Amino acid sequence: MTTFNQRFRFSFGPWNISEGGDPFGPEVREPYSHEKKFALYKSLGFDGVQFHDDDVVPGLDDLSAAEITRHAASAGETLNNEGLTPEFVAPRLWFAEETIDGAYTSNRQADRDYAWERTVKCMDIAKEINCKAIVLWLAREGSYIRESKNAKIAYERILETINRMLDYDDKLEIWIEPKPNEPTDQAYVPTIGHAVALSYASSDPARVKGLIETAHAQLAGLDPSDEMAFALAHGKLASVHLNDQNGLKYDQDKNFGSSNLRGAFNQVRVLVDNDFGKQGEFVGLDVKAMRTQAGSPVTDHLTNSRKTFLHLVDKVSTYDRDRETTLIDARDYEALELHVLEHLMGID
Ligand code: 3MF
Ligand code: MG
Repeated sequence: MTTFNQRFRFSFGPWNISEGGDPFGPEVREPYSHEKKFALYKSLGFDGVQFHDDDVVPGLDDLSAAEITRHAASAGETLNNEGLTPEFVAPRLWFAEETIDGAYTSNRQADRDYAWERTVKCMDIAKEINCKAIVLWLAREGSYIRESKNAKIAYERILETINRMLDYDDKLEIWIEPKPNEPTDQAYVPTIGHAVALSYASSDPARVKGLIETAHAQLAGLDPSDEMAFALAHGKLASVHLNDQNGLKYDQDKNFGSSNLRGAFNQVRVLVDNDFGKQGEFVGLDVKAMRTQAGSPVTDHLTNSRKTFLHLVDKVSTYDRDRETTLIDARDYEALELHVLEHLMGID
């Protein structure tokens, strides 16, 4: 029986409705404008929008501060009209020429200056659209070969930037989205443990939190639900990017639960058990539509992932915890495992 739990609010970013281009082939679907995407959110069951800074203000590198404010204000109005909440804005620090070898951790001062200026623009944009958080996916803060950067200095530079951001704006939160690799060989902030350490080392730990993406944890060889539990134990799980990953390969952003349903159940369980969402946190998705999917826009990957999440909320609420306790007390983990599998298969 399905009793969809209505207490959750969902978000995704406009990049999640994509045209299907990959490193080996061109786009295969008609482009769909951001404005038209925003008009779809509510009907798909989503209330929050995840943004890159240039999703709000396209071409911002070539615009003056006044022009950026004007564009951001008009984007904010569009969101208001659609009744949508901007969940976060993330500076896109992996695209420009200045970020070829990293942004905050580039060896070149001019690149680091660019990264800071871009981060300031991103914070200004967030403020203009009434968004309370900046996400740092530190895409190129890492190395392609170990000897190319001084890792200790790189870590110091990341912390320095976080403190500078906290100083620049006394309200915005910073949510770090760890990822262990891709595009770099080795990232400097690969896990939530690294992010939480940076938080405590910062000048305002209460405003530095984490965003955990399922696939990123899996790429680090870690269990996403344990990563979430770690952040929750420190009061630092600001958001999630639910998706899935079939083993250690490129970042797949598959539909939530599609590769590892048991892993997805455990993620939903840790979120539900710890009241995630009750302080207004969004259940964020970061899922990619299959290249084979025809039509424009493609949205089934979003609605299906949301549906799977809600089905798993039901699975969590109907899971027999008394039996679990009995089996744990008896230390009969063989039986406990079967109990979970049978529940997921609907054999209760
Ligand atoms: C990369 C990601 C990104 C980030 C996004 C927001 C395309 O692996 O997951 O999504 O989530 O840039 O920081
Ligand atoms: Mg993500």
